[in-house]
Amino acid sequence: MQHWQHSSYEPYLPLTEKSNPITRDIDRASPKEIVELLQKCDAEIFERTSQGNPMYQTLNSSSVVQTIVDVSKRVEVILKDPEDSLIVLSGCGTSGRVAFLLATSLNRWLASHHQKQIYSYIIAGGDKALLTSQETPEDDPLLGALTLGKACAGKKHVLFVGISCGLSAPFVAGQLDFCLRNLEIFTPVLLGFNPVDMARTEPIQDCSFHFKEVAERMNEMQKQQKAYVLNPAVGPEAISGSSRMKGGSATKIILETILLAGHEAAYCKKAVTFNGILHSLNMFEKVHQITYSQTKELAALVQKAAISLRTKGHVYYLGWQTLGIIGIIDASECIPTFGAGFEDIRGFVSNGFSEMNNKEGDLSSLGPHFIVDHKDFVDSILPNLSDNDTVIFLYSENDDLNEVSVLANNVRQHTSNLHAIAHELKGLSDPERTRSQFMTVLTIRWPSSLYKHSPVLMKQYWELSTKWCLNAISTGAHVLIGKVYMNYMIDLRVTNSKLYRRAIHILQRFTGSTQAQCETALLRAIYDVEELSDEMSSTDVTQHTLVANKRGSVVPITLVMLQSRCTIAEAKSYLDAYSVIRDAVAACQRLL
Ligand code: S6P
Repeated sequence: MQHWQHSSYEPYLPLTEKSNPITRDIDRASPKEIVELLQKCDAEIFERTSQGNPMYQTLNSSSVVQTIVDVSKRVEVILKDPEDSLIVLSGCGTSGRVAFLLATSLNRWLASHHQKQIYSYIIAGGDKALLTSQETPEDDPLLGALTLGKACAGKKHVLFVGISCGLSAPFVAGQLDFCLRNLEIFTPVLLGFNPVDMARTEPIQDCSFHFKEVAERMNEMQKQQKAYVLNPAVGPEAISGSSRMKGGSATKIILETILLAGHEAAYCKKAVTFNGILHSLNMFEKVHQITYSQTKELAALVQKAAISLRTKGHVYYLGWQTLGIIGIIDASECIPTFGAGFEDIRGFVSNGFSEMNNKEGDLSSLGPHFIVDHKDFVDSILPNLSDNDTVIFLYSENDDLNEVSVLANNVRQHTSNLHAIAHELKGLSDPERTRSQFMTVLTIRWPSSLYKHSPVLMKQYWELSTKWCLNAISTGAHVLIGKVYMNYMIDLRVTNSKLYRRAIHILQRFTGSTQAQCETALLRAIYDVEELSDEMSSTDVTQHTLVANKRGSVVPITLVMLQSRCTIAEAKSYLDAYSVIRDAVAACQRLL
């Protein structure tokens, strides 16, 4: 099997869009195999060797560790002099959700230690995007810059972290450009997982720069320590391009390492050192090993979730504190990632929006997608719950176990299909009573060595561990019900320019047609016409994505059209006959 680091491996794609050789046949794997494949993929985050390709630096490369040290020291400076200062974390989609999670957690920590709250987050599309997919603002560099300018009004020192796993989001490019033009106030940091050479070069509408140009300017400024680029290679995603998985996890690992090192330096007089950072990164690797040491138990949950989805049941995550938020995020990402219905997998958190602590407050009046409190679950979902549904509790020994028991008891009146993922350090106070209420409990036991390293970090470790488990459950379940073809999510929604390009690439990959043929066929499916008008052909990508947003299954339809040279109507009826994309494609190929 060729390693993705070889320069000849899918050379036309940036690393974050390549397909991972490890998961090539994930769509044929058993639940246990799926978990094992995901484990291997996630282990690449910590890979030390660069397989002889100097293009890639990894998380443990000295240049990366040194940049982490430098940025941590900037955090320390801001924490020691918080007046008129701000640390802003910003991104689109999952990157913005990780920014939100970290900024709110650390502000809470600062408040509890009577310190000024200096963190702020920006997510493209605003707080709505925490719970639903808002892919269109990702393409707007001006909106990014304006939002940043507003968030920092009146501040004299701003450490800005722009997260774009693919070094691709125009929203983030606009913000970095804004910082580079105002270096007397801003110290910009670019966090992502492609080498700068692979940053996106596609022209941005109404904009004089593209992402790569901004990344190169950042690189230049790094020489004078006025800007920083943090872009280790962590390998392609298990499902091609799905940066909610490794991208999100690696973002969390790197930012937590930086911010907590800065905190320890500012408040515990523990200087930021190269070895200290290396040690922190090693601890996260332990979190990976501990989490995935329970392959069998995790696979059983993947299987349960898949059975529920297959039988038109649902999967519900009921979590406490930030573990509940991790559940909400994982669930909401299934809609754009797998074209899932919003009822399919849902997350709820104890105390709803007051636990979320997001900038725009309670969003529940915006509609059913924004109902997140356990109380809402009890009122609106519980009465209709059945054994078809899988319910997974997410808690740790820091939570109110009595509350966990009461809710579990309540749920058990409606379904026996009740499970838990529980984080245990010293031993839960009444484990047997709590455990006996669940059909299965995946207990993750944390060794005291990790706790001693950093008691503050335990919460972060549990969050990451829960994220890995839930990513495995939701991805594995959708793979098992046939939503994925090899390791490509074919039925993607073409709602921004990145996804438009990804769709064309997937079509080329599977049909062997040229880029122009694929684009024309895709546009026919988007506009639902056999012949494109001149206006349709000449309009810009943004307009295409706005129309595509209203249509379902445009990529599978295009695939069948290209494969069998049929009309749109024929392609649609053909697809209706198959629920598993691979079957539809295989049958389509048999026709030829
Ligand atoms: C990916 C997720 C997307 C991305 C978003 C930002 O699984 O569905 O919402 O997070 O497109 O990507 P990036 O590369 O700028 O971090």
